[in-house]
Amino acid sequence: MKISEIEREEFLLPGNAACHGCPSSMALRTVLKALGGKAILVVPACCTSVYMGPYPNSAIRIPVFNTAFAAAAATASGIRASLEMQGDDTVVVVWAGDGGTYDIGLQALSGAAERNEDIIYICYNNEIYSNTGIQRSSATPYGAWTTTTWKGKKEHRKDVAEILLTHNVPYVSTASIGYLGDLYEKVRKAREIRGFRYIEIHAPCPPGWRFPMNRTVHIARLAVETGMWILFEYSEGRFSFTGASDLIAKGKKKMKDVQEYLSSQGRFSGLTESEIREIKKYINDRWNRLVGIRDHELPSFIRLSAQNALG
Ligand SMILES: Cc1ncc(C[n+]2csc(CCOP(=O)(O)OP(=O)(O)O)c2C)c(N)n1
Ligand code: SF4
Repeated sequence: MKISEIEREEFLLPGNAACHGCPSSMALRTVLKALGGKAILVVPACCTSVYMGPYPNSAIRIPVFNTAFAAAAATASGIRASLEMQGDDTVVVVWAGDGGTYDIGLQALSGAAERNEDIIYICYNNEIYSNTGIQRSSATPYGAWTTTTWKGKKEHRKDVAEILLTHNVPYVSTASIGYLGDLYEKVRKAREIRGFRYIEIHAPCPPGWRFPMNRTVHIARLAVETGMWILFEYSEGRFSFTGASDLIAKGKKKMKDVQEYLSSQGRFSGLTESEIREIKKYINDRWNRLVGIRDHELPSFIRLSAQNALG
């Protein structure tokens, strides 16, 4: 899309308390523009609830409901139901970190998805609990240092976007702060759909991942170029890769060696050769799994997953 088509009005004000180079604030700025300022935001405890500042001096220019860590999707469902009764079609949007999404908020998220609540749930995934001091979350990748995995995380991350695909909701996509135009378009598209919509944004965090704050966008792009993050969209029953991931899938762009991504961040500086091989295998396996989803109807992917789980 042309840059001139992007909403010019700002809904996340400058001078807020986010770190310099903060991916969450870059993404939120873009999301609020795509929503056109006509939404209610539900925010569980996370960096955003701190950097936006307290009412009435909040840096966010739309109504915000700060809610308990576990309850974002349930809170949004309640607000939506109340608006429905009043004949008000304002969009209700959850804005949560990966800690609030992958871990403590997962049951409320899954419940709202299963009920097909008419809300948009957006997770900005910085792969850690950054607000409370860089602890591991279940979105933290294998091998990464955090203050609770100081020898490197021993487990691979789970994948909530894939879990949401199996909930049979109308819209699921992944995005990245390295490609804000793509994020803008995905939010615009989700805005026009009714029912449960999930968008997950990859968000490299400079203090948490240990890289200089002017490298945020570069590292976000490297994640996609190396297959550590894959851009896709599931809408109206169709699964497709988007942006740079689509170019890789079509053979128009070569996937870069993940070593370049790993060596760009202090959190991976303790990796051994065998751990790097394990990460390469993870990328390969996940890529093949998503290609499988693209090439088959989604329901058969769900059936296959169930068969595999049953052995
Ligand atoms: C029930 C509960 N447990 C723990 C906390 C403390 N807490 C506040 S923010 C936060 C981290 C949130 O991490 P994430 O959702 O990934 O967002 P980020 O900080 O990375 O923006 C935690 C653990 C809390 N507020 N409520
Ligand atoms: S710790 Fe990371 S996500 Fe949190 S405000 Fe700073 S840069 Fe943003």
